[in-house]
Amino acid sequence: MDNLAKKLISVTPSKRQLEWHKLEFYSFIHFGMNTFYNTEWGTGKEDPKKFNPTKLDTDQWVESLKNANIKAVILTCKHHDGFCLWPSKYTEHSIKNSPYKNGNGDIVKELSNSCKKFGLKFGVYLSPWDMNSKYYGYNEEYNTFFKNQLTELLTQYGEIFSVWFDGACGEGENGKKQVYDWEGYYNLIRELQPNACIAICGPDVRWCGNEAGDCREEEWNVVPARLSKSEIIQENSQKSDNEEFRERKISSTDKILGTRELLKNEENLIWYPCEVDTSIRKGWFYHKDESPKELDKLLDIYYNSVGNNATLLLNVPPNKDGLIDEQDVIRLKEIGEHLNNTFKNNIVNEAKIEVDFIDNNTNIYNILSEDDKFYKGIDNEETATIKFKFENIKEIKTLVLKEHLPLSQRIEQFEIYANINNTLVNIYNGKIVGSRKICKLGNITTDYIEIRILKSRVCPTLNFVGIYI
Ligand code: FUL
Repeated sequence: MDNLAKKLISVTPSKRQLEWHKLEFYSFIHFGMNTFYNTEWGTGKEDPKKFNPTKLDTDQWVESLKNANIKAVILTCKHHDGFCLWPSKYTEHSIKNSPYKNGNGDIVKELSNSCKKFGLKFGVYLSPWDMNSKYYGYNEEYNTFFKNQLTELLTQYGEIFSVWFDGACGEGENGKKQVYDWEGYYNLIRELQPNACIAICGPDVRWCGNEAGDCREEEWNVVPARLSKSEIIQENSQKSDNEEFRERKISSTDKILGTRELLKNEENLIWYPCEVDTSIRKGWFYHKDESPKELDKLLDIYYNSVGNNATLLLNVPPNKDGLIDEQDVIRLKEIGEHLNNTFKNNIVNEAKIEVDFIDNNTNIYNILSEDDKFYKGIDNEETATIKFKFENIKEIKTLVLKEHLPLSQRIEQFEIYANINNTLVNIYNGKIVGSRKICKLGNITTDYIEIRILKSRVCPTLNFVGIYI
């Protein structure tokens, strides 16, 4: 094994990151003052009296999300305008001064309870930028205020799976810029919620770099450590409430970050996997004149993210009544139905499986289930071939591969072949695998599939293979 490969595979996920990888598909809820002012960014001067979602029902939110197979929810507890959806002790700009439940409401509590009820994980978005706070720009005072609010969110609502720090950052009402105490925030989170990942302006989860649902052809988990510097993330984030920004895709200048070649001169590397965040509609917040994106568009986003070693954070904004709009409820259901149908019939357990190389300690049949068992190729061999023989002809539509991430991300190139009319035909070429690679095969009629792993950093691992009809 060369030294570079050794160094690359020594970088592995933390326990909290491994749990986060398993979620794959989760949701953002953007709800707050902007919902009532029909804006995307407020000013901090909004009137709390305008906040009054008379039919709010967080069970309806969570049930609708669950229908799409969504596994967790992150709520905008406070967006840039500073309005808090919980009765924070540290500001008057909150739900406690709104007509909602006569000032006795707490939407963070309601949503976290609904998540518990339906078995979803719960996370918090707390905007570091606060246009309303009088402390903003007075560095120490604001950092203390922010940590106080973080403490409220991390101690009053049970287990938190993600703390999402937005990179968008501007001036406060006094025109001052704030210097954030990132390290202080991170330490507090580690202390109060050691299992929570810190996303975007944080060390655990990397922003894909756009809001259109796009990601790089190869999203590597091991990347240069310098990419997690919050100041750099802020630099690339949204600078104004700008529709064009929300639709900007990855461009050719947004380079792949983690190939062997690129990492060879990097001293410090980290496990910093990619999250794709986008909205089901044009805006992050609900606007009456917008409607949900087409099903095909949303499924493309799903396959390019969840199916390509990233997670998908899909925003679904409740309306002014406090409900997820009927159109979005339908779309979420359609997503769930599509996923359930596509991944219903895994026929891999009907196959006789053979490999060219096998590590004595693992068994190729470990790939039948997504538990912790795995298959590992032989040391010093960067390749492996795995053959699936079926007794009769099948119509195969989709193939799924997963690597065993506790041993890092290793596979760099693979090909899939099928026996079609007695000829071995190359039906798919891929590069990375990572947490999940979904290969759409069209409709292949065959009794034989062969996966050839052609290049890995060191011997490849597989945690799961699914072959779906
Ligand atoms: C951006 C924010 O400015 C948007 O309003 C939204 O919250 C998005 C997820 O992040 O930076």
